[in-house]
Order: sequence, then structure tokens, then C-alpha cells
Amino acid sequence: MKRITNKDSGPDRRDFESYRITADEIRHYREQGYLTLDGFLTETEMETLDPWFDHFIQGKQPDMGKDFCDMSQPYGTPYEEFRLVNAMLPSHYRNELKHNIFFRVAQSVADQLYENSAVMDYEQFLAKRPEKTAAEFAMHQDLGYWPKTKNTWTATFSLALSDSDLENGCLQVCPGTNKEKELRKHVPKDFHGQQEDGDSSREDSHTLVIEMLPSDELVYLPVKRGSITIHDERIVHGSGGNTSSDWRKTYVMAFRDSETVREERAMGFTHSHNDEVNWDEIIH
Ligand SMILES: O=C(O)CCC(=O)C(=O)O
Repeated sequence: MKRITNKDSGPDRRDFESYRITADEIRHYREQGYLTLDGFLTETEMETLDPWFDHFIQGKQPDMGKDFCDMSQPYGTPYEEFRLVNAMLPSHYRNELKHNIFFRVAQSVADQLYENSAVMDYEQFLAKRPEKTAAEFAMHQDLGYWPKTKNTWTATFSLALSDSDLENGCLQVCPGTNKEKELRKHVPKDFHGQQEDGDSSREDSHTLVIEMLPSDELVYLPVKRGSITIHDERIVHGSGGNTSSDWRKTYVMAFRDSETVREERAMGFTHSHNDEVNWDEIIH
């Protein structure tokens, strides 16, 4: 299995709160559907995010409803049994996180990828408990989770708060699947052992899953703390369980076209798991 890194990138790409990317990287992102960038935030900047991440992942933020959940198990699973801990929309719940340093530097890259009409749509904190082989993020395409919009462009940034590698379940992608004409069929993940259409719904769990094809080539994207991956809305991706003795910690932040975000909000869709939307009407 290949592990792909981008050795040309690094902290020297930073100029104040902007991170410069190259024309080759933009081309690679458009063709392959992903990118990795090293040295995105400094250690000092990372340390401003750590306490907030821990606050949410330890379940200390009250009244989050389904926005605090396990992405590998049904809603209602007790916290002590969480494996893939998920806290949606942290800056919605805590103003202190609005316009944080990750957002500001990521916006500079989103602008280079998408010529200045990219706005932040949603964010989430994700953490895999140590030694949880079942802390898998099921393979999917992000667009499979979202309502239909005219423009689908998305750049999802994943900032590693811990080193992320094969052992602790780093992001894995199938390069080039972003070019497939049709979105693959997504079905709710069945937590009773099988994945069957309609067997479990998005009311029970938020997790969707696709079937992999024999032609899918999977590559791993290991990144060091302070580095990022970026993926688009169509690439097939997910992540494996955590076999290591440490947490894998990731801060995910997605940018979309400003008009797309307006369209989503008009449908009542904010990426909160507490949204009350009729999925049969709005899904792809
Ligand atoms: O980082 C992971 O484990 C998966 C995250 C993911 O699938 C996503 O952000 O779309």
C-alpha cells in the first residue's frame, strides 16, 4: 500500500497568515482530488487549538445533542464506548473558536484553489481512541452526505493535531475517483453487522458507506502534527481503525462556494446533526 507525502511543501510557504501553494499542487488537486501540505501551522499556533479540541472531545461542551457522537456507532452510544469521537461545528458552540488561526490560513489556500468565492461551510473535531481497531471512518464521497446544490465545489482541510499514520488510522483516498461521472450509491451504515439498503437510517446514525470496486487503488496520506490534507467532494476516501496506543486527533474544516452555502442554509441544512431536514427530498 502506498503512503504519499508532499516533501516540497513546508513552513517556508507561510507568509504571515497565508500559505502559498504552487500551480503544480493546484493541478494535482484538480486531477487527483487531494493534496497534502506540510508545516501548515506552527507549534505555537497549534497550542492555541489543543485545549479547545480536548474540551470538546472529552464531552465538556454542554447541549450539543447529536453534534457530539461517535461516527462509527449509532446515536445514543454511551461516551465511555465511543471509538471515533466526533464534535460538529465547534465554533458554532464556542465563539472563541470563530476565525481561529486554522480558519485564517486555510481560507488563504481555499482562495488560491477557488479564486476567492470560497467560504467556510462547517468544521468538526474528530478523535480516534487508542487501540480501537473499529474506529473506522467508512469509505464514502463527501457529496453523498450532502443535499443537491447547483455548484458542488468543496475543499475539505484536515489538520493533524497528532501525527497521523497508518497505525492510528490516517486518511486514505482513491486518487482520481473525483473524476467519476456519477456519484456512487451511499447507504446508511448498518450497525447490526450488514450493510443493507434501508436497514438503518440517518435517524439512527449519521454514517454512510459505499461499496468499493476491485479497481479502486487506495493510498494512505500520513501527516505530521501541524500539517494538513485537503480533499474534494467527490474523491472516495475514509480511514481505518486505530491500532496504536495514542489518540489520532484531526480538525476538519470545509470550504464551499458562497452561493452553495446560501443554498444549503435555505434548505435548513447547516451540517449540524441536529438539523431537521427531509433527506428524501434534498439528498443526491
Ligand atoms: O479523517 C478521517 O478519518 C476521515 C474524515 C473524512 O472522511 C472527511 O473529513 O470527509
